[in-house]
Amino acid sequence: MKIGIVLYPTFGGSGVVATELGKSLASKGHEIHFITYSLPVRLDRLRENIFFHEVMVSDYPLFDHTPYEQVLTSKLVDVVKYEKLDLLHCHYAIPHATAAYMAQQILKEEGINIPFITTLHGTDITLVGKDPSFEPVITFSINKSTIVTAVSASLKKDTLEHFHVNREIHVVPNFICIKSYQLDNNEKYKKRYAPNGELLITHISNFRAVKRVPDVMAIFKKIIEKGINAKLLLVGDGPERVIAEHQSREWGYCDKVMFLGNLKSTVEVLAISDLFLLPSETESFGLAALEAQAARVPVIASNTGGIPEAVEHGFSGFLSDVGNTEDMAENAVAIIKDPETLEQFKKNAYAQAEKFDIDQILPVYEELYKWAIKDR
Ligand code: GMT
Repeated sequence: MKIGIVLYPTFGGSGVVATELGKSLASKGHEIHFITYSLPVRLDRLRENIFFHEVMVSDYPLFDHTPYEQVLTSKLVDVVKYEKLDLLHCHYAIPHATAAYMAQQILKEEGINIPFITTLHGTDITLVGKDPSFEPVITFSINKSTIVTAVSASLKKDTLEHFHVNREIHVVPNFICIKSYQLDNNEKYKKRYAPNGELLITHISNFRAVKRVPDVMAIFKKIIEKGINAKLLLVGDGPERVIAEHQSREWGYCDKVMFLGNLKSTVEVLAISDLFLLPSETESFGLAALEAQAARVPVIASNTGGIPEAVEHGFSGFLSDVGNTEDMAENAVAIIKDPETLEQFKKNAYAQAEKFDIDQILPVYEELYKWAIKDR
């Protein structure tokens, strides 16, 4: 099949899922065309069957805001027509599904029928979608999609609660390619960050308020106060990084907390981690927690949104109420304080991640694609 994938190219779960999906489809022989405004973060090198189409947005002196959706629509029309695509797969309802609908209508005038699949990732529904000014556009774009998928049952429920959806929503969970998370010989690398045998605790996010990064810091502080010899690795960047930096300096933790910034690949950091923290306000799924488990890292997270679908409480980690940093710290210590328990949780984390391996999820998308193009 020739598939156009419309995505956000930046750091963030939806872009990662869309890119990894495209890469896996390409390796199975499908022809994949990524369409977005810059090279996707995880599309690091030229690969067979993969093409990238950049949506070039220029500033018009007349407009205060650049009309990205219209430029994207024109690009979709062009790519569908000249690359002879079979279908579009849009990650995010706005603006991608909206632009795909427009492109579909334009192409219809020329006798071309292009179906489009919309995958809902969360922020479009749980945060942006709650802004009533977007409601009609999101509802319309979802209802006009040929097929709609959501990355968790929790997100499906939220979508049905907030929007007047008249279509079936298929739950297709996020996935990882578990093979790529198995790195050997990481002892030398670990010594660099933990020279005195410290346990390494990690958090990866875009440091938006929804991630509750100050809670990450508070959990870590409580773990240290409970007598654990540990360091905190913070990966990513965003608005709340300065708050965490301030906390670290105020507590005298500069030698214990390391801010690594944005990393294109998180595999190496996860390979040396002992515990992962994700105390978010909400997560439609929590791909970062799944990636951690794939690297055999147990997870301490909040019991919210789709996280309980990704992390099994008491098996691959522990879940607590949002903001209950004391409970999270106690659970963290329960896992890491004795090497045997930690080893068992690491094994469990891997077993949990295996359920979400790409080999299980890719065929589900392929079946949906076949269904979407059956009437072309
Ligand atoms: O979490 C973010 O801030 C990034 C965001 C995105 O749109 O890329 O992630 C969302 O989609 C991911 C992939 O499906 C999910 O794993 C994340 O849970 C979801 N984030 C939220 O719901 C806050």
